[in-house]
Amino acid sequence: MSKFNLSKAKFATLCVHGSGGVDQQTGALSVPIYQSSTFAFKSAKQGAALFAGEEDGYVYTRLGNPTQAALEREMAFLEGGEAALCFASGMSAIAGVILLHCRNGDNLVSSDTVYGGTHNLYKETLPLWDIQVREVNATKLENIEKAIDDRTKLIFIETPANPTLSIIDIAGCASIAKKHNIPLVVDNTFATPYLQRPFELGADIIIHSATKYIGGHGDTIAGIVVGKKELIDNLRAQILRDLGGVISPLNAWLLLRGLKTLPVRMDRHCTNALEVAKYLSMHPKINWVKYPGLSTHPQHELAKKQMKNFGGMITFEVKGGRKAGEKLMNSVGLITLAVSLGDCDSLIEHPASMTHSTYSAEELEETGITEGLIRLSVGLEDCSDLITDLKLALKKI
Ligand code: 4LM
Repeated sequence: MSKFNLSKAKFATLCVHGSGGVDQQTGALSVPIYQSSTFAFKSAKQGAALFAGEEDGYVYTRLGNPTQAALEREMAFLEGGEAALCFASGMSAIAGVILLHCRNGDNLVSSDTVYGGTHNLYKETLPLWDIQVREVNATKLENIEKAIDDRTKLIFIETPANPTLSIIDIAGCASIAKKHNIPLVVDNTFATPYLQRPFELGADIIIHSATKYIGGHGDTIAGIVVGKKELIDNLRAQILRDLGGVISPLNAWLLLRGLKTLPVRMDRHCTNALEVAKYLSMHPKINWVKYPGLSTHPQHELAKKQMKNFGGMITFEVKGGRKAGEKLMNSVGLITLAVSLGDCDSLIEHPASMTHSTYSAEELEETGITEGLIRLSVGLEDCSDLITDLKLALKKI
């Protein structure tokens, strides 16, 4: 056996070799898919002990499953957290964390530019439980502080933000959260643990729509929460057990596979996105381009400080606004007109009428999700092909 000390290994090595290693019983290098809903008890006594929590073991896949457990170990390890819990989707992870912390009459303070589904949960669903969400422009930290009162149970930020790519100061939010003794939740979907380390900046809880870069291949819907063991135990007992938004073993396995190539994919997403952003910025038919890696991005310095690299997402506006943008989206051939992001395939969409159509006209204006804003998830294709596709589509406008 090599004396190599995995705890000293770099992130890419950890992604490949993971926290578990080879299966001791079978030697399997890839974690098996335990596609089983239930697990046999050795005796009635053992079944009762498992139910009573007096013995550790698997009972029923809604409560835990070895493939899910492997993914949870991996994600906790890679984010640098104590424990993790998988969910059926990013939305079930977000809703689960909020419902664990908030009761009727409570509130949470959130950045105002978040995924449109999260905004809908805030605006339409949580108020039915009398949970209010105060959405503020979190690029100005004083707005967060002003919105906090004695019923605030969480601070929630998404950075880089979907779809504006605004960058929020995680360490700044963490110091406000600590001062008020409120947990800070970071939706780390756009950055992934490879590019951004929220726990090292003081965050308490990390959430992922693992559907995106963690899976990376556009074939899985899943969510993950990482945090202290006590939080994860409570989430499992109160939210997953009773609300049931559990990940399937197959999807957990697809994410484990995705994690192995996360750094390689992210490096390519980042270099492709920077090239495409530069190309679009120089194009005479483009009004503006927003990419955290461009010096023209208003929080470029903050992005440099808290991110290792700038990710695969770009937003831009074509001269001629929404109409011209629609023409572009209808004219691309290689890039696919679809929502979601973080896939191998490049995806293009119009947030105001698609992912963020849950925002009212006023909310779109306030948050800078303009009518003409186009979102591009830059994939893993050869960058010159992506640029050719955009060049040909722009010619049609
Ligand atoms: C989209 N996004 O933008 P599930 N957090 C972030 C997200 O972007 C999303 C979710 C949570 C998109 C979906 C159609 C930052 C989703 C929600 O879709 O429930 O896994 O994650 O295109």
